Amino acid sequence: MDTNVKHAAFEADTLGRDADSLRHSIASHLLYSVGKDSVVASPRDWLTALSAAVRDRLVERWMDTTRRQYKQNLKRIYYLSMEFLPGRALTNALIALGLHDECQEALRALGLDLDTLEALEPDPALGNGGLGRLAACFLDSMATLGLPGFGYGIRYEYGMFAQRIHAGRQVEFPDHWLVAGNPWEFPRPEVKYTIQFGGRVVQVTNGDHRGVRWVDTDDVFAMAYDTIVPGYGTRAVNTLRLWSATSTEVINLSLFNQGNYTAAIEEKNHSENVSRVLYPDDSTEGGRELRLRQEYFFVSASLQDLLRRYFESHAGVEQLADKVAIHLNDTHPSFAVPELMRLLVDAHHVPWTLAWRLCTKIFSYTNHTLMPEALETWPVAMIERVLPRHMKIIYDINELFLDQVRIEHPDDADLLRRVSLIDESHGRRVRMAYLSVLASHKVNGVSKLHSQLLRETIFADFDRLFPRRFVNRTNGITPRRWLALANQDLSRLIDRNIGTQWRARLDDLAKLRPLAGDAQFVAAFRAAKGANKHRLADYVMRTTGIAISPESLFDVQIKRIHEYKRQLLNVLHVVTRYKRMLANPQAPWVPRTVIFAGKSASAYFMAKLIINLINDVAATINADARLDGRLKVVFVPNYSVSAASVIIPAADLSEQISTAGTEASGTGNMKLALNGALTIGTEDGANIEIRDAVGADDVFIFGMHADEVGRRRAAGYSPREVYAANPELKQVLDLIGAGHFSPDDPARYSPIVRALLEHGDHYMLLADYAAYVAAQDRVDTLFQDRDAWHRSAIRNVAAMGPFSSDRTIAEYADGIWRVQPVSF
Ligand code: 26Q
Repeated sequence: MDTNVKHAAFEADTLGRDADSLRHSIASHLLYSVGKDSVVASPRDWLTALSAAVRDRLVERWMDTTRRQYKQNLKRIYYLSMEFLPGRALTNALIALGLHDECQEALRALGLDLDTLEALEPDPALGNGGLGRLAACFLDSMATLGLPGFGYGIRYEYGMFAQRIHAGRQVEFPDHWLVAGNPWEFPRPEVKYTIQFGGRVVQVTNGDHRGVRWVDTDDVFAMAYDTIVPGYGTRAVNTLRLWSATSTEVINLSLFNQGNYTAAIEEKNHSENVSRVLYPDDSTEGGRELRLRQEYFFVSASLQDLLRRYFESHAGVEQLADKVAIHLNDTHPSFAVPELMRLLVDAHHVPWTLAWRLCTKIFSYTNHTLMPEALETWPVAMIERVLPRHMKIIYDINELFLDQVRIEHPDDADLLRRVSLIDESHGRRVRMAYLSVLASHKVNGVSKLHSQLLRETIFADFDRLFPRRFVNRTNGITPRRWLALANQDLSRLIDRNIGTQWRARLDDLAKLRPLAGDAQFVAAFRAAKGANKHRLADYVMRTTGIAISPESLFDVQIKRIHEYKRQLLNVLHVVTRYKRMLANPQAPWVPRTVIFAGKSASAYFMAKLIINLINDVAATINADARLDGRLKVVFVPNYSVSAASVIIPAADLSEQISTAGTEASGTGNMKLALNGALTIGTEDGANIEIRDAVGADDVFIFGMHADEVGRRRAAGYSPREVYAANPELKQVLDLIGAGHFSPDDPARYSPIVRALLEHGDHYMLLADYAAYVAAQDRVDTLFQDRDAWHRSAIRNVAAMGPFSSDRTIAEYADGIWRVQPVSF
């Protein structure tokens, strides 16, 4: 008997039954949860019903996981992050449940379409960029590995602004993502903590206990909302708990009783401001007090919550460090350090020395940036006003630390000044990165180069004081969202050739490498890429009205707009190519579509001007008939997890061109390579490790190394000299400076040209220009041989095993958190 056939028949049967029961459940939720008749239900109503039906299937697993974590008395890892960018929940849940096909079938039977409904789901934009998305990939991997991992963050009422392009310029619109309700969250009105602000600190004596009390504070409640985080290929389901501010009084009763109803409500609204809006990554605007309040708000709620959970099953603090690990996603949650000290010392009467020892066993910290101007500091005066008790604790931590340094390095007064938690040189500010390093047993960077540079530069003194503290954990990405979900055509092709296990064991992709020599596989790979490019061309048409050809090379740079990421260098190449094509229109130019997407911080003048330039260059080039459509430029608006999911699978070329030493890791570089894009990049961040994994022949690496950047700067870099010595570069900058792309306002881009030629070209675009253009020429040459190109793309995909966030998380769990998975 043919067992395979029998097996297939059984699967088809269960598929039918699952689809049937799902269909019943959707219909029943439409009626009983949404309260609508199918005759009048809108697509949104159906999405709500569908989400509820899918969510139902995760809830039992969720309860079971929570119960087991509790029974097995496991150590828990709490991942504190101001930002999470989880992406849409529905299809992710379906993939985790293995119900994607069944759901499509169920919806078909109801006359509905899964893709259409999915597109209606708001994409939670509770983050700025890489750091927020990394947090989401980490939650996915923690669940997949069965680790008891909890995410803690803020339930911003308004997430990252929505970006539109008006007349070539970025315009920001509020992201009111919760208006239509959120079927994926469980409000927990009973889980509520008081968060104190302001007031003053008084000494108290209570019997023989002497301590301090923090009194006369303005209080606000933090209320919990839970979101399910399903693991893949496991029953494990974890929790992301987000905090929302609610005022402590429903309204101010005294104002209310005086008849001033609106003033009473205003006060309530005011205290709820703390979770109102996500702060954009905005180094220029500087610290705002509300951001400080946000940081403390979510950290205090999270620590109160995790301590409550610990004390439910433990009598004293003896086991705290064996049962709790707290990870700081950058310094944004670093008030957790003085807050844990406050809770232990003031509330639980733990002696200071023991409390500090517990802290240094519990905390670990990831740094995500080297750039000194991006390191968080807060004015002492502001902390004293908003969090007086915490300022006192920070002083005490600093004093004990400096005493220790003084003993070990008695003759080094400058060392004390350098490592002090208080920076006295800029009007007394607290250095949050130093506080985080001091309190953590492990501190990591996010790529080999970044971790090494951390030890050599900003943390050099601390590395000497605490040599075993600094480690590397190279970032990773979840293959579930970034391949299985985003690129279903390629996923099916991979499944047919090496099986389906790669989703949870990405190293399996290595089995694809020999298939780069298999003509049939190469053709199928190319067809999958072609289908994705068609999909993106449709998306670009819908969002920008620009027609692009799927036959052209799709050259993609998608990330926050920042000078250090050098979108401008990309533009310089585009203009170079434009001039070359016009000079020799008959030559066999490789058709290219240069695709940009990304948001600028609203107050970042230069980044906004670069967006404007991209759109002006696009308008000129796209309209130039002499090019015959062989060069197109598009700026895709409103970059987001869902936009990335459409763009990445369609990319041929991945632009990773930051000045060496500035991009901590990058994770878009990994997503693009995993989807078969070839990288053109500098030796920066994780690009180096991607090159090492893929092999130098299958990436286009160019430009200065990090140490060359330093040496060249020290030797007195002169962008003017580079400009004068390179006629092609000179022509390009002169064209931009003369207003060729902005005839309505010829001086529009002079700030850009001046930044390069007169203000020192801080990110050294001109120094890398010639090497970049030469690398782009190599790209053209390879793309002329489409088969050779796709063989290289396949070798890229095959080498991406190490960049799974499952690998990253396994390394955190082993060497940093020391946590074990739940057993089923
Ligand atoms: C700080 C203070 C006030 C307001 C905003 C901020 C702020 C917010 C967000 C500062 C930084 C961020 C985000 C940083 C970030 O996304 N960094 C990226 O992290 C990725 C994950 O490790 C890396 O891959 C990128 O290289 C890094 O740029």
